[in-house]
Amino acid sequence: MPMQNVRTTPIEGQKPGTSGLRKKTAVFRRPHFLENYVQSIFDGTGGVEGKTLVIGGDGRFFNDAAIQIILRMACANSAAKCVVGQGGLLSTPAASHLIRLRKADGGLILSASHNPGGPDADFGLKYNGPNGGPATEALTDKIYECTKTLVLYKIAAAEDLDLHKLGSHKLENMVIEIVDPVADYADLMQTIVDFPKIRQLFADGFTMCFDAMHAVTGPYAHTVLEDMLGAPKGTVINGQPSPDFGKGHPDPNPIWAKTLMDKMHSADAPDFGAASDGDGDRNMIVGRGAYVTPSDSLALLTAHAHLAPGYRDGLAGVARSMPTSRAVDRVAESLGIGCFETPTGWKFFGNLLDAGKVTLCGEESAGTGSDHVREKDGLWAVLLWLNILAETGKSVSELMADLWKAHGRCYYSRLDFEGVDSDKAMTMMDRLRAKLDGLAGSTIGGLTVAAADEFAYLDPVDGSQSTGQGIRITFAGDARAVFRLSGTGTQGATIRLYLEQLETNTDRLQEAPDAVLTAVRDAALTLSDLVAMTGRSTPDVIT
Ligand code: G16
Repeated sequence: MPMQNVRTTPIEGQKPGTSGLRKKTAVFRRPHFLENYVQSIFDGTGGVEGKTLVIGGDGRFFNDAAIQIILRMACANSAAKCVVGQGGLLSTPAASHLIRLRKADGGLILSASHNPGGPDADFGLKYNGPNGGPATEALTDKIYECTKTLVLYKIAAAEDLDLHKLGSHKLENMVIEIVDPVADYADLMQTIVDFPKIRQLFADGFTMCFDAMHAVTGPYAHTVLEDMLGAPKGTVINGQPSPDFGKGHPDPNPIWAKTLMDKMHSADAPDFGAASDGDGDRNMIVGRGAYVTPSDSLALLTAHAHLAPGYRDGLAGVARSMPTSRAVDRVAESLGIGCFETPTGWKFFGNLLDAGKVTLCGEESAGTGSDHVREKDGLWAVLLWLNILAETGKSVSELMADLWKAHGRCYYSRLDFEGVDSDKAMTMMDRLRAKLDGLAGSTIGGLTVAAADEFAYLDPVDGSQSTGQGIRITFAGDARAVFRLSGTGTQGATIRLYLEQLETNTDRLQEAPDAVLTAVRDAALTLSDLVAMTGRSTPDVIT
């Protein structure tokens, strides 16, 4: 079989963002674009000769074609073996688990997560290391450097492989093993949560709706919830993965999972609702008439994780990304365990998990996970919730009310201004940054600034530093506003404004979040001059 060395030139704009490289699908399909990036991953990680890689994606448009290219390139670069999810499918947490289980050298995960899929939508590719977690910043920097000097990539001239045929195949000297994408993951879940207890919950008539949003979690949810745990057929909706996610936006939040939200707020709502995203790492939790913010979900899971077999001995510690609300900090303090604050991006949790400093971690962006893999894990979060519901016999609303009573409630919301002109967004952030030093003590819209800074992180495990990780302004009275530019968008800039207000008065724990957050939102908008600077008066998405 001929191996080709293809001459190429560096392609601009291949700098990985918060989670790998995300671009419009049409950009990924341009001549050499994917190939250049894959070769840069291979080169940046020291070459793949003799290595084993795990490969899979969320099934979006171009997933299968891209996997064929990656396999031919892995072969030409002398990889020993590729383990591929059947049909090219692997949820991100399942891929992370497979890398760890097979002791692979790394993996390539094809997904643009919660972004829509299709020829005119988004695509993405990221590299995960041998611990199953996203490449560290140091490694993605190396990969990026390779993209800037690349002059050649290697690819085998071979026919496409049938990605649906389970078992071992050969491409020249490289073994390709096609595996069931669900089986190993389902086995792992049984070691963490109490399956018999949850099975009994469903047998007793507990009702649930899981919206897989036409994305990769469908097969996982059908198998685990319906086949293994006995939830009635029909519990999982939109469970068939499709290349364009049924023309939907596979982002599990109250805006994009509106069907589920409406159902959970209707008269005949089930006891429990959940959704997951394109690649299955995000989750949304909703009770009957009660949406749970991701930050609150992390706090709740931290408070009750010991009820599940996997965490019976307690938690080593917890971690959250900086913009995530401080609800979990309060629970961690009461448990007497450490709580770490990291920059946005799951890659920052890897070292803490590997070092055994934390057991659970989570982010405001609908991500929660634990040390069972090195990615956030949507279905795992849902199962842990089910375990807690089964053990306590309480409803979602009751659990949340108890949590707030014990620790106070962190009212929380995120405002996203999408597709903003990049220069304008950057200028707004620059001007805000320039004001920070003099802000403490000043009063804006009745709120007094207690502290203002730009978040920087010193990794306590390897000593690496990450600067410029979001501007945070705290106000007297336990309010906080955070500004960041998203690192996952594919068009212009997305400004994220995160708002938080702690309330400890037990008479004010059931207020409308919008009303509680008005003061801090107004102060943040005044301080940043966002409307005048960007021309945008209303956010595109509020979660
Ligand atoms: C990725 C990262 C998360 C991050 C999220 C949003 O998630 O893994 O850590 O919180 O993006 O990032 P940003 O605010 O920069 O857009 P996913 O689910 O998109 O892979």
